[in-house]
Formats: sequence, structure tokens, C-alpha cells
Amino acid sequence: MSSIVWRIEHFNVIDSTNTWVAKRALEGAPEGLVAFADFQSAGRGRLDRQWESPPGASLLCSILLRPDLAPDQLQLVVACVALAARAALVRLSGVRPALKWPNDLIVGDAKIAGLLAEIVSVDERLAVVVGIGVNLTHEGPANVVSTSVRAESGVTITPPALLDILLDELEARRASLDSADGQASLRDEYRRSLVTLGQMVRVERTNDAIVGLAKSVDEFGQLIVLVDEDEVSVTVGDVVHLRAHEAEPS
Ligand code: BT5
Repeated sequence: MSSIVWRIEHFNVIDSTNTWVAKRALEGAPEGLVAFADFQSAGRGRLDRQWESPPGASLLCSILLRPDLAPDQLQLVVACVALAARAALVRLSGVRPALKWPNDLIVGDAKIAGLLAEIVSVDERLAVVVGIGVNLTHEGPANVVSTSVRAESGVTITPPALLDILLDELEARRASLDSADGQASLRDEYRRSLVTLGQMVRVERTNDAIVGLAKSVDEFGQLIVLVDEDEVSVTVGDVVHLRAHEAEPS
């Protein structure tokens, strides 16, 4: 496909950039619409959780993509944006976060960025809003193990500067979503960056939790966890990376 035309809208204050872009997507906005804000009054995580950031301290943005993919490939779209964000951070600050399944960028144990992907429609093509919050000069809430680019590197990046390079890196990967070869290479890059694989994990699901070895990610982006002898595939859930002593049966 030809290169994307980004159409960037900036807000001083907004409820949630994801909500705004989703509304425009329903009205038929083309791929490439981007919203970014200095402050969100109702920034959202998954499962109605909050994303909190003081004014000007983070990149808070949402991007509309309309890839030629089935809805069950949503995780690949998330991976595409997460990898672009990671590459942008490497370029601007030298900080090289790892990806944590399903949607975090972490440094060590600390969350530096989170992504929220929402399917808006599946009419002709999939319309997906991918939101990302990246802590630049301020880490997350005190009760969350979190960090910022400045804390990790001493480098102060402004939100527009990171957005610019993130979109550049996303453009470099976007066409991959539309071809089988491209999808395979994205999956490779994703698996290589995913620190979750090979670790003992506790996956907190809606009604229960499982503990096991994170073995692989399947073609739909589901995490395959080896629990005793059984392979359990996890679609949604929160993953805690366990240290050796935490992984032992109690
Ligand atoms: C996420 O959800 O990590 C997705 C966050 C997506 C935020 C972006 S900002 C732009 C766009 N517009 C939106 O409204 N949202 C997107 P989840 O995995 O559910 O993690 C949410 C949890 O992360 C919260 O419950 C807190 O524990 C923690 N958290 C909140 N703010 C944080 C921060 N600034 N840094 C690190 N962790 C944070």
C-alpha cells in the first residue's frame, strides 16, 4: 500500500484520545487519524481501568488503523504499534523496553507504557483504534511498579517528538499487516521482543488464575502457558512474571 497520510489532532485536555478517535472512526474517518493530548481526564486502560498521567508528562495518543485483517488478528495490530513505540524509544533515548504480554512495555519489572486496542467496526476492513500512553517525565501511580524515560535514561523527550518518531516507525511496519510474509516477520519481531516467553507466570483471568511456564504465542496472539502437562491458551488476562521462589508450589 502507499504510505499513510497522518492527520494529527492535538488537544490540551480531552476525556480519552481513544474515545475521540473511535467516534471519528464510526463516522468513517480514514486510516491515519491520530489524536494526542497533554492531559486526559478519563484515560482508560483495559477492563475499565484508569490510565493516569499528569499534564504534559506522557505521550498520550490514539491511532486509527484499517488493516486488511480478521478481527482475531487484533493482537498483531497491537504488536505492530508496540514495536514501533519500542523502536522510537530506542532511537530517541537509548531505553530499550521489552514487551510484556499482552500489551505493556516494561523496563525490568516496571511499566513504562501501556497499549489499549479497540475494534470499532468490521465492515469492509477492520477499524482499530490503538491507544498508547508512554511515561516520559513522570512514572505512573505510586502503587504501580512503573518508570519513565527520564528516570531510565536522564533524557527528556517531549510528547510531539516521540509521536513523530513513533509514526515514522509505524509507517515502516504498517504494510506488513497486509501481507502473509509481513505478518510472519512482525510475529517474529514480536516474539523476539516478548520477555514473557520462557518465564514462569501467573495469569490472572476474569474468574481465576493459573500458574505455569509461558511457552509461546500462537498465530492469534494468544499466550500458551504450560500448566503441569497441559497447554492452556490465554486470550485475555493480566500476566505477572514470577521470580523463582514465587513459582514454587506452596
Ligand atoms: C493499559 O491498560 O496499560 C492501557 C493504557 C492505554 C493508555 C492510552 S493513553 C492514550 C489512549 N487513550 C486512553 O484513554 N487510553 C490510551 P492496562 O493493562 O489495563 O493497565 C492499566 C493499569 O496500569 C492501571 O490499572 C494502573 O495499575 C496502571 N497505570 C495507570 N497509569 C499508569 C502509568 N502512567 N504508568 C504505568 N502504569 C499505569
